[in-house]
Amino acid sequence: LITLTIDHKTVEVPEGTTILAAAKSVGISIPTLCYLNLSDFGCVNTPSSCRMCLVEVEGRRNLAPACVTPASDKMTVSTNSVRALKTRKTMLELLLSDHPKDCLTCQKSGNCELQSLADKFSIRDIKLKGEQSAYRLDISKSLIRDMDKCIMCRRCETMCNEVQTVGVLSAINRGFESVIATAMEINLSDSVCTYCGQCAAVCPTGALVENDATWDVVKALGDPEKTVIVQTAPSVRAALGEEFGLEPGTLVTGKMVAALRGLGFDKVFDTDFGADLTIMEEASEFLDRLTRHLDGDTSVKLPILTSCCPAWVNFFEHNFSDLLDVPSTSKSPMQMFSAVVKNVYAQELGVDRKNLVVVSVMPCLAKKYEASRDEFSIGNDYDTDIVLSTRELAKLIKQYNIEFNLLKDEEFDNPLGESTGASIIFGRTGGVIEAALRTAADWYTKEDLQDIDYTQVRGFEGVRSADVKIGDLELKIGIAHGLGEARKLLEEVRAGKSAYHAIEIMACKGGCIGGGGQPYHHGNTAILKKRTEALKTEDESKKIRKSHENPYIIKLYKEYFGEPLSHRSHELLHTKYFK
Ligand code: HC0
Ligand code: SF4
Repeated sequence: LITLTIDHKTVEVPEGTTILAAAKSVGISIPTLCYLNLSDFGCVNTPSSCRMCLVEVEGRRNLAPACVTPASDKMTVSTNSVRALKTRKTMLELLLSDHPKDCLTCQKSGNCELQSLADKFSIRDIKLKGEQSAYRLDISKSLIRDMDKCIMCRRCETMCNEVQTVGVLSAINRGFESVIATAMEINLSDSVCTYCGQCAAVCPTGALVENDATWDVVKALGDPEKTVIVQTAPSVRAALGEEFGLEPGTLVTGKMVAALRGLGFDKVFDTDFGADLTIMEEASEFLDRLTRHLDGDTSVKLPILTSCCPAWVNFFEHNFSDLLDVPSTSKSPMQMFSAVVKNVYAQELGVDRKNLVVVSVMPCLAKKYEASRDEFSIGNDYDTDIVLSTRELAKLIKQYNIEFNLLKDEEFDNPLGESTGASIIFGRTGGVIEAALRTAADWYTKEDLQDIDYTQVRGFEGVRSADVKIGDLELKIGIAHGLGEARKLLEEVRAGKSAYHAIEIMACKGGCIGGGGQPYHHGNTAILKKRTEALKTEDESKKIRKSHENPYIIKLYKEYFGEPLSHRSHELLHTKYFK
């Protein structure tokens, strides 16, 4: 250990600790802007370009950036000398001099780190006047990129290149001209962007934000011709409360349902119903491939890959197009749900599909793109009409004057609101495969197994391997979260060296609970773990915890689909992938 003094406090830290971390350990928060600690994801972003963390180190002529300067024994640091404060303020003014002044209408207003620093430093006038950058807006289904608001912190670049290994965003040019761009400055929609939204999740300003669809929902809700149905993804209930000041990990399922009813949706349903349906098809596909493989059919591809994460689908379509027959063909729960609503439930309701609007609330920005894929529409009539992120839903609830924290719990509507514990854990890494195992194990052994907690697939390591025994079968299951981790498992499959029977992949760290549309968590895995715990609580509280025991799923198969993998299932519940 080394001992130093920071703002007259004695600090003891291990050698190699930065001044920033040493200060934090004694409750001194030095401001930062470009710095982002993603160490749980395998990297730390420290370009030390914003100069917000400059501190005074006794005996040194120049101020030192605390984020990259190691603390040393007997060092004396002042984080709040007049020179340090003044320099920080000047750096902020420099950043602001080339930043649009549209805070009032900026989507990031209220969540912008630059805005809150400007406030903290009482900047009331930007004296520096100079040239302003003027880039064109890049609008895609999922994201809006406004490089006029970029402060070159390079957090998005680190996220996209190092964590996700997609490599769409990189700094180009020098000096005033420098900016984060795609290769050849093409639009994101023409690039290999997966729309995982993790760049937007870490952007400190309004440079990268979701394509906000709240007004589309307002208009649909106000249209008397339309029957408007909402479905909510499993992980939204574990994070939405944070937008209303509740502790991370607070389950708000009942309040969320009440709020959605308050907004005026005609039916408040659950994507979890779709997740149970996905398991029916995916577990059947898995057992089908597995038994054929065991019977010596060499044309069968194993491992099977889960395919419900749309950013992951984009990633393998772009990077592993030679493996398009490996993933499960089951649609995602969101798309299965919408297909059932528009094609089966609509008839039950006696509403023409043109007058049905399906809104889905998702933790994910890639879901906005997924909903717009041609194969999920009949002409211009999409199965999923509008996708809102968790953050957008919170905005809508506030717009409608609903006092969220005072709401009494309400229940989902039925039949498409009924779900099992298996579907709830879809929202965290390892959950889809655990849900599939619960069903596959019962079907394979033809028993009603009671031991359904496959704890070996749980956890937070980026790549996990689990041995699972069902009946006489010894299965090897792989799990990856984060696209960089997924790439490793995929390379093994491509090389024919994968030892797995099944692999679950989620593009975002933690799975959907860490999606790009969730309340900002700034790479803080403690928050992600609390959201995971919330889903565990809900799973364990459910009377039915296996998808194939959902009574409405049983009814739907009896009355409409017949069997999993039937002709009708293939028509409505399965999809194709494209190069
Ligand atoms: Fe997910 Fe889903 S679990 S992708 O993470 O599979 O977004 O929460 O809604 O569709 O159910 C997201 C979350 C979903 C889907 C489900 C899956
Ligand atoms: Fe990269 Fe994901 Fe952002 Fe696309 S959405 S630029 S893949 S981080």
